[in-house]
Amino acid sequence: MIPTQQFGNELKKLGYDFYSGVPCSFLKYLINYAINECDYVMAANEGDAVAIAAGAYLGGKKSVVLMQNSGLTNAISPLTSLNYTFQLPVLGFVSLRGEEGLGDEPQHELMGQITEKMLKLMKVKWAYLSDDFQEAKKQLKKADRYISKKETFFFVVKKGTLDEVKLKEQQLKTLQNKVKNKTATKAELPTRRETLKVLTDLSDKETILLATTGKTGRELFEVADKPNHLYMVGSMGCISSLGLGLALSQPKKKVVVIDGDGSAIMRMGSFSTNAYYQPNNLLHILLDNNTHDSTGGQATVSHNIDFVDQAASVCYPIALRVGTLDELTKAIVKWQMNGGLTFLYLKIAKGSTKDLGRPTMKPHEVKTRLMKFISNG
Ligand SMILES: Cc1ncc(C[n+]2csc(CCOP(=O)(O)OP(=O)(O)O)c2C)c(N)n1
Repeated sequence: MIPTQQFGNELKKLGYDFYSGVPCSFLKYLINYAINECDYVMAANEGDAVAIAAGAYLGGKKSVVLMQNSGLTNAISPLTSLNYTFQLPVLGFVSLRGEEGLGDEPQHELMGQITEKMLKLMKVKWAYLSDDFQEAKKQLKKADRYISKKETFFFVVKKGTLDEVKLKEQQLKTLQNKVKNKTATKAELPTRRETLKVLTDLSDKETILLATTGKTGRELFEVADKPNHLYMVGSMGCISSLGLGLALSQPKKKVVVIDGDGSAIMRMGSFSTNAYYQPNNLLHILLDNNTHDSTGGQATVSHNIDFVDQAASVCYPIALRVGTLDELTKAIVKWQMNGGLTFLYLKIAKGSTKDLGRPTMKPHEVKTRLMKFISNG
């Protein structure tokens, strides 16, 4: 067995002190260590955890994700289209429930057989974590070398590998929504492009704009391509988790996340995580066109959702619906002055400009430019 406390300290020595994950009993002692000794973000699902950890990496942290192998399936989208695509490495620990001969529960049987294959298919480098501490330390150094080459590395952890670390009492915050306000839309709906123009005009030296998958990022690139921008190209629904990890690891920067209704609906659990950790420097803007505009304008069910109520109910301190670009501007300026995790909702027109292009920079180039912007600031 590995002495988990010392193993965690070794991780810390290598610089890994930011964790996100969803618990698994095989990993519980490492999770306990992370909760006791490091920054640990309890994610709503394993995909969000990967995106949060990727955001922390963007902000200069070495980050770790912890998950059960059943949750590896939840993480496929960001692992394959965020971490791989943008070269955002994270160090992963995934349990091996359902190992052959273990007599585990039926729901783990198939995943136990395909965990290694799935990692391999996703081109994630991996190894079984040794239960010998000296060997495990060597493995960590090797994994760290992959991370420094910008490649994600996962340890597969078998039952009984980690020895006990007691969980210290967790001090849970009790939160409240303080401001909830909904202004009805007064004028014609603004287009997404007009709205993005407002956002780029307002962004200053400390601001980072992260745009969700599809036409939002594509239009932002056309409106203005700047070093403080990131255009998400895959991992739909992960933008606010990426923003959360970044905002937590770069408290002096102002992180603005531009979400879409389809994207937000895909990973609504992330709202509760954002609200719980509520970084002062995160602004979550939802542009609702009631469609999956990027894929042909198919309807979403957003007309039945009160996103402001939803954000308020999971305790975003400030949740506002703005009705015009003027109101949007005022709300952003207020946030820039006062901070505080804020959710802003705006209805926008369907559709986009004809012949909309795509970012001409590769995703990993956009990321490298953004990381430079962050470290120069
Ligand atoms: C996991 C996943 N499923 C589906 C897609 C395809 N896809 C790309 S953008 C998009 C629509 C996004 O809708 P929304 O967030 O409302 O933004 P809009 O397109 O309206 O700007 C879809 C379905 C994807 N990239 N990833």
